[in-house]
Order: sequence, then C-alpha cells, then structure tokens
Amino acid sequence: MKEMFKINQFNLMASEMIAFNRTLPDVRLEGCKNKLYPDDLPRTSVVIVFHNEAWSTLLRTVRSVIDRSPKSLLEEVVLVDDASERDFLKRPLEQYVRRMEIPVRVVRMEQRSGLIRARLKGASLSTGQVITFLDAHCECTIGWLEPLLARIKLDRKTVVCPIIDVISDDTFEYMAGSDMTYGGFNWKLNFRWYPVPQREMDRRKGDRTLPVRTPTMAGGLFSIDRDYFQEIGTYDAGMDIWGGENLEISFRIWQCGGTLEIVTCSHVGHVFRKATPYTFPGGTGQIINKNNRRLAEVWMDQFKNFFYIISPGVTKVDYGDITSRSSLRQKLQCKPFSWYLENVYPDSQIPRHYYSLGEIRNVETNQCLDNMARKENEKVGIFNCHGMGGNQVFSYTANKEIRTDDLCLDVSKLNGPVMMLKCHHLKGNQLWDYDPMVCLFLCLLFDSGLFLCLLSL
Ligand code: LR7
Ligand code: MN
Repeated sequence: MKEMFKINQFNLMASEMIAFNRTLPDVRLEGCKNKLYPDDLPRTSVVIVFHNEAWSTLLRTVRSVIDRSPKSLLEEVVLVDDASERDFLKRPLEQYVRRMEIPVRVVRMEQRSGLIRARLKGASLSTGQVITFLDAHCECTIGWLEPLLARIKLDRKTVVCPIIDVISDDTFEYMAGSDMTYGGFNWKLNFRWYPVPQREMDRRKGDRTLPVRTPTMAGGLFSIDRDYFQEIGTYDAGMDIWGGENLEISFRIWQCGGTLEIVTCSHVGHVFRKATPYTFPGGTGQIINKNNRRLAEVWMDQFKNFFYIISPGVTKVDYGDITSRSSLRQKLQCKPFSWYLENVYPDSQIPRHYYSLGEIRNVETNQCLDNMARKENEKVGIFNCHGMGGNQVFSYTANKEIRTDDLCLDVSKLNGPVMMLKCHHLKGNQLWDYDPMVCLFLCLLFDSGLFLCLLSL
C-alpha cells in the first residue's frame, strides 16, 4: 500500500478495490432532495483533463458522470490526456470507453501542456451548450447536474460550482463538504476556503439550499455556458501546468459582469492530496509564480502589491507577454479590482482601504514585528528587520486591524501577549488605535516585558 501510494499520492490500493459504480451517500440538504427543475435544461459536455491519472480513479470519475447524469442532459465526455506516460492510458483506455453508453472521446496533447491548455483543447472539441470541467479523480453524487444547469439556464452569465466533497486520499471514504464555506484567497494568492459571511446568509434569507455567491472557485469543478466561456476569454493560454487559472477566471467573471456561485444542492467528491505526484517541467515555484504574476498584472491593479510585497522573490520571475489579456480586459470593459473587493469580497484578506503596508519597525532597536512563520493562535514575534517583506509585512487597515495576510494581531488580556488570530472583522480585541498627535507612538506591552513602539504607521 505504501509503495503504491507514491504513484498518485493517494491510496491506489484502496482505490483499486472499490467498484467504479460504487454507491455513495446522498449528502444533500433535505431541502434539495425534492426541488424541481425545468425539463428543457441545456445539455453539457464534461471535459476531464489528466496527466498520469490512475485507471481506477479516472474511470470511476467517468462512470459516476454517466450513471448520475440524466442521459438527456449529457452530451458527451471528453477526456484530454496531457501527455501521460502510462501505457494503460493509451489504447486500452480508448478501447474501454468505446463500450460506454454515451460518447466518450479521448484526445491527446502532443506534449505536456498543463491543465489550462489541456482544458482549452477539450473545450474547443466539445459540442454541448454547457461545458462542465472536472478533475480526473472525482465522483458525482445523485442529482449533481440538474441544479448546476438550472442556474445557467436562468442566466447564461452565471458560472457554477458544486460543493466539493472530500474523498479521503487514505481510505477513499466519501465525506460531505460544507455548504458554509466559500472560496477566497490570501496575499500569496493561494486559494483558500473561508466561512460564508453573514451578509451572504442574509441575502439568501438563511436558506442554505440557495446558491452561494463565491468570490473565487477552487478551479477544478465548474459548469459554464460554452458561448459565455468564449465571450469572457476562456483561459489565459499563457499559463503553464498548474495554478493561478482558478483565481484568474474568478476575478475575470466578477469584474467583467458575470456571477460565480457554489450551488449547494450539487455535490461532487474530489480526492484531495497532500502532495503532487507529477513533475512541473521548469520548477514548481517558477511556474506557479509566473501564472500568479500574469493574473496579478492583468486583474489586480495596485492591489498586486500585497502579493509582491509578501513574496518579494516573485518579481524576478518572467511572466511573458500579457498584452492580449490586458486588451481583453479593455474590450470587455471590466471593472477595477477595487470594485471587486468592495462589492464581491468585502471580507477579503486584502483590505479595500488601508493606511499602510510594510514593516512595523522600532527605529531605536531596528527590530520588526515578525510573524516568525508561525501559524494561527501563536504569539507575534520580533526579529531584526530584514527589509525583505515576507514574514515582516503587515497592513494597518481602515478597519484598524493590523493584519498579516489572513491573521490579525489580537490581544485578549491587558498584559498581552499579542497573538495572531484569524481576522474576525468585529474590532474588539483586534482593534488598534494609532494617535500620532497625542502619543507620538503607541506602545504595546508584551508579555516579555518589552515595550514595542509602533512608530512608522
Ligand atoms: O500538467 C498537468 N496536466 C494535467 O492535466 C497537471 C495536472 N493535470 C490535471 C490533473 O490530472 C487533474 O485532473 O489537472 C487536474 C488538476 O490537477 P490536480 O488534481 O493534481 O490538482 P488539484 O486538485 O490540487 O488542483 C486544483 O487547483 C488547480 C490549480 O491549477 C486546478 O484548478 C484544479 O482543477 C483544482 N482542483 C480542484 O478544484 C478540486 C478541489 C481542490 C480544492 C480546493
Ligand atoms: Mn485534483
């Protein structure tokens, strides 16, 4: 089992012991089970890209799509092989899928191209009115498709994601994902799940079966009207291998007049892995940074500085030519990133308004506040100022938080310590006042007995 785990970074042995058409629990909210949908929903092609995927997970994905989609709504499945190096994914795959009851096509990338360009190829060869993308290790549950297509029928500019349930990489147990989280991102431009805020619960009048408007999508599982996908510029074909395209398409959808939703009545499982099984030709960091730079440069306006200042190294990465993407933004007359922060993602980790972004330095001792690469629930540290951003970047926001990425300085006892906790936007222990007139500086008492002066705010 341990040996086989390394091949795909999941328990391949367990996967191979599980039927392609295994029964899955119905994890939907009760209120979802008897919803009715129009008869004339648009038909979808399902596009699945893969590189060196396991036979069992790939075919379980295909099987679950066919078995749990009404035949009338499923145009075809398009499998795009991103230059895999496995013999069983060549002719044996083609022969196997030929027997299936709906058309399953296998198309090949001539060379390793990455998931973005592989999806573009799959999309261009597919014919359904809607395109549904899935990762190659998913399982669709009962009723997954109708609520997605119903949203697109209602408004073709709505792009929809299912709730992504968790298939354990260890046991392949199927576990329901939450309808109380939605997609965001942090200063490093990593996609993250965050709690659905109260304003979004209120907008839906507390009805959790209604779709959640989400600032970003995870990337792998979504449905989009084919023409609308074209209209808003598909994907950025200048992005390589993996990463960044999910935030790019999310920003683009919102800023250019579309809507991005998580349809809580639709559940699809995905095998979440802790490591990547495949190589990134050119280097993992290089590629992800390049993709992220492309998205920051085209879509984030001055707010790209949050990304650059926390990861100063990335500014050295070449991001190629973005003129066609910038002119796309022009042509579509997309709104600025500040609009997105204000209207779509006010609870963002990137503050819409802020007083400062940079280090917090004690000019006497030349020591800086430093998150010491610690995580949530730990004390903030002090370290020699290094001027390299990273762990020493903080922002004093218009809400009077002092935050570093998604963590806020928080004091719950008079004598400290100053902790780093998830920002709660509720002021209280996370409210920091700076009064340059009266105090010249504000001193915070640390538990070490040291006074730290916030001078440069
Ligand atoms: O070079 C490659 N060529 C490929 O065809 C690299 C990958 N791929 C395929 C791969 O076989 C898989 O089917 O692309 C798909 C995604 O790659 P994964 O499954 O190795 O990565 P992931 O699940 O971590 O990917 C998430 O983030 C990616 C960022 O580029 C994509 O948006 C993925 O689609 C996305 N997956 C999900 O959203 C599922 C939920 C994960 C979360 C959160
Ligand atoms: Mn995946």
